[in-house]
Amino acid sequence: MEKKFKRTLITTALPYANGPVHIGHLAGVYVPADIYARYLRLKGEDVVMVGGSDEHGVPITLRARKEGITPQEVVDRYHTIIKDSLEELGVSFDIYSRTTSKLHNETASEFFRHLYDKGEFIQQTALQPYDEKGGEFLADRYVVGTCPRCGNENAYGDQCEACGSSLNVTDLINPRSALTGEPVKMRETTHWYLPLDKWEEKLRSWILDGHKEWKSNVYGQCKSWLDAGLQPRAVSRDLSWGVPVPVEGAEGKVLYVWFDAPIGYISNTKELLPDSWETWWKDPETRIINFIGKDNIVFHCIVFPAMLMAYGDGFQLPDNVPANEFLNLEGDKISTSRNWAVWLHEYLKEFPGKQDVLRYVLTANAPETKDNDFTWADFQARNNNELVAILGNFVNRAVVLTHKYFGGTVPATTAFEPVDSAVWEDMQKIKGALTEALDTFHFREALKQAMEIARLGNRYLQETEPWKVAKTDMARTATILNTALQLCANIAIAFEPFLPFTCGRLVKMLGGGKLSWDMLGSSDIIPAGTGIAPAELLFEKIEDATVEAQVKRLQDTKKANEVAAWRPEPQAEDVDFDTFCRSDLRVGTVLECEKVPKADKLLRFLIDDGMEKRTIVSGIAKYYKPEELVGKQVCFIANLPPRKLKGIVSQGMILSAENSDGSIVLLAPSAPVAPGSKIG
Ligand code: B3M
Ligand code: ZN
Repeated sequence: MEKKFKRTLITTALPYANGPVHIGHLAGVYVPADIYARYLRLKGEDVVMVGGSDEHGVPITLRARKEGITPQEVVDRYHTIIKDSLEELGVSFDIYSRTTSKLHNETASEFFRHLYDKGEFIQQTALQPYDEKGGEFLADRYVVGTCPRCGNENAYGDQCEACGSSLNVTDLINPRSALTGEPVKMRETTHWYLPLDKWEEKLRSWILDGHKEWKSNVYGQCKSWLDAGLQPRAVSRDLSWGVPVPVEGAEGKVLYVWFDAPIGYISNTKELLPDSWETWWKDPETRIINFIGKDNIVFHCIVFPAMLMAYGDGFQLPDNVPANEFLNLEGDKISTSRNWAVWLHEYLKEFPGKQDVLRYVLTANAPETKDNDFTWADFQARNNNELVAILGNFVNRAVVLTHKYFGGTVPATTAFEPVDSAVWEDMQKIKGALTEALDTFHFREALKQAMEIARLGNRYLQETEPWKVAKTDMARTATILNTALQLCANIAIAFEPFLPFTCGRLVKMLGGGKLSWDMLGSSDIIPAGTGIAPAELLFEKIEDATVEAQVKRLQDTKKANEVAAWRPEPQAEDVDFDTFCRSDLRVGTVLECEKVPKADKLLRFLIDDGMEKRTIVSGIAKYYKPEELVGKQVCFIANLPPRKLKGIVSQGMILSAENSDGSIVLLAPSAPVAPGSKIG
């Protein structure tokens, strides 16, 4: 890191308190932010990490209406779940607060008022959807209507969930209020706008010239916003839930959630450090880093910086905004409304003591420059093949051998041989690459480098074979095991940002002692003579059944979603009456029915069709037991040309209906009829 900074303020995107957090939030924001904070603390730097829940905005009121409770009840519930689960995952916030706090309300209100008094806003009147029956303006999400693209009758004013198009309220056909069902009227309303265009040139030179080192996904998104030209943005809304606009005549209006939420970073710092918070925001020697997901880039790189510039008074802009892309789950976009997610609080309950496994997998697979996929198979493989087989295995061997040959006391090195020196040369290279990766927010690469230490350790033991040397040369064995234990201590340092729980246990196993980043690469971290604890397994294998149960649950979710989203197929093209009449549809009685050998879907029917007996093969074996059907009546097409299926000639087709879940139901007359009766 460059010298000019004295301290680092780390902020993490404030999750909406309208639901718990899931692996997408973790991989995008909280795990990388925590890795970085822990790394800087291990280097002895002055660091503060602030976070909190975003408790305003339409997502909260929507959830409250859906559940029939108040917005306050919604945020109280989810704030607690989010806060507790992040803490249990080891995310080391210095403060995790909330935007409904009194201090935040005052801070956000004062911020608005300051800009208002300075004349930084423009006031503009625009048409907004209004519900006359309910007597209120409607947020885009509260307007529903028919999607102009796909015809879904329940598309929202900002998006159609059926076809994924993003929409404007005015795009909807027959827009109506989601609250009362009344047709929506457009009505004039006045709001305050921040003229982003006024700050465009400054933003352009600050980002495009001054921050070429930003991640390409972030820099690229900023560039396309700036190239398209910035427009004034409304910073107030006609809503009842939020921070009231602190201006006379603004009754019924609140600050737009994206205006107050980033100010939450300031209020949280203030709450934590009431006397020195200004140093963390206004001293040019403070470095501010915003960890966020990709959908928040414009607010953190364009809108909030414009707000800070408009405020003036020494507020510093972020030094970096290392936004991540999205994490998908088993090939599909994570979705709260479709329950397509791995929820952190559930994971913690179902995988107790395995916080580090999740941290490891989410980092190894982090969506740093492109979207990435979380799968349970990968979770299991990384645990079993990497954490257990490489990292856990190396530490276990070093500790067990020390107990076996030296009674659990760290032996002294006598003399280094070339193979030992080579280890420390490699270790220097790893340290360089690891530090470089952490400094540039490449946490996947950093984790890979840390893992190199364990691989190096395993190779070293394989090459030096202390279990053989011990038969003849205890002095040499002592050097080998000392080297192996020093590598374990290096592991405890290098992995601390990533796997804090494991490293805590490892440090205890190695006899305690305070570790710091400077010690990384050193061959004498643990003094000879230190007593070490008996080996304890750092990781355990995850069995197939465990991950299969998780996959099964996701499959069940998918099935339930498909049923909920099912719509009948559109009607087929017309056929003329004569063509239709040529189809010979009849009722028959089942005389025999049995499974077709070696075909799990097929049943063979023998049907009394009133004239003779005919054989028909039908693909419904998954849904009916053959013996249940004997004696029943079925409908069939009689005049199809015969077809051979699994060697059986099928003379016709039995009629059935396919249900929304894909299951098949046979058609039958509502009362018995003579076999051979025509349908028409
Ligand atoms: N709550 C949006 C989100 O959760 C928003 C972030 C605020 S950060 C100041 O994606
Ligand atoms: Zn649509």
